[in-house]
Amino acid sequence: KILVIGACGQIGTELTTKLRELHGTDNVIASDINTRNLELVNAGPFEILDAKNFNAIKDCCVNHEIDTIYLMAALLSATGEKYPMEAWDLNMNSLFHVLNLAKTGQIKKVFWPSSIAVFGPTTPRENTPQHTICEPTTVYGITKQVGERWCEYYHEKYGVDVRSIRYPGIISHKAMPGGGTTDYAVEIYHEAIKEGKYECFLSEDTSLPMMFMDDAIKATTDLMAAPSESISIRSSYNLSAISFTPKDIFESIKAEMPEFTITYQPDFRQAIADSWPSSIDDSVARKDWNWSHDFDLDTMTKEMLSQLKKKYTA
Ligand code: VAH
Repeated sequence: KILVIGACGQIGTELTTKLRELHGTDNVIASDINTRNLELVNAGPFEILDAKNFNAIKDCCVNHEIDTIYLMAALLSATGEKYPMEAWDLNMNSLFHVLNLAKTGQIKKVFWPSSIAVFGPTTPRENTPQHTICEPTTVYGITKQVGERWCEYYHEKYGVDVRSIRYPGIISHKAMPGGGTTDYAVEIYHEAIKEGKYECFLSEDTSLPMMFMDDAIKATTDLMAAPSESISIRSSYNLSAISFTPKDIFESIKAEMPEFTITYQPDFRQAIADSWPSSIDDSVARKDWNWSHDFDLDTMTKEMLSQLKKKYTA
C-alpha cells in the first residue's frame, strides 16, 4: 500500500486523489500533522502523522502494510527563511526517516520532491542544465540540495529505489500553496475573481519556471511507474513546462477579465526569486521517461479561472 506524508499540502492533496484513482482509495493512506484539509481527510484512510517522528512513521507503515512512500511534507522557501532551523529539522529528518525505513527493505519505493530552489545566483539562469552549479542561497534550497545528495547516496550505497523531481513553481486551485515564493501565481487568480485587482510581491519582469498542477502530478506518477533501469538520475530530475513573468500572467488573465488590474510591491521574496533560474532544460526527463507537459499559460489560465469561479460562486 501507499503512504502520502504531507497529504494536506498543495501537491499532497492532488497527488493523494490521483493515486487513489490509480490504485484504489483503500490502498492509499493519507497522513499529515493535522486535519487542515477536511475534504481530503474524509475522502479515504487518513492518519495524523508527525514526519519528524521515525517510530510513528515506522508504526504507520507496519500497521497499513506500506511499501511505497511519497514524502511531501516540507517548509518551503519563504517560510524557511523565517524559521531556518525548523525548516532544516522537518525537511531533513523526515527524509532520513523515510530513507532509513527503505534501507531496511520494509519500503520498496520512495518519492521525494526537490525544487528549482537547489539552484542559486551562480547557476546559469537560462535553460539551466541537469548537471550544473548549485549554490542555493535559501534554507529551503540548501535542504533540497543536500536531500538530493542523500537520495543518490542511499540509492548507490543501499540500493534504495528513491525517485525525485525538481518541481518548478506549481499552480493549482484545489489547495493553497504554503509559504512559497511562487505563490503569487496562485494568489493572482483568486484575487482576480474576488477583488478584480492584485498587489504582486514580485516585480513585473521576474521570469520563473512554472507548471500547472495536473502536469506536476502526471510527471510524479509517470516517474514512479517508470522501470528502474530507465532512471539515470537518482539525485533529482530537472522538470519544466512554462516560464512566465507576473506581467505575462496578468496579461493572460486580462484577456479573460478585461477589468483586472495589478500593482507591484516586491518584498523579501524578490531576492529569493532573483536567485533562481528563469528557465530549465528538462531534456533528460523527456529522454528517460518520456516526459512532456500539456498546459501552457493560456490553457492554465482558462482552467484556473473557470474552476475558481465555480468555487467562489458555489
Ligand atoms: C516555493 N513553491 O516557492 C515552492 C517551490 C520552486 C518553488 O519550491 O518555495
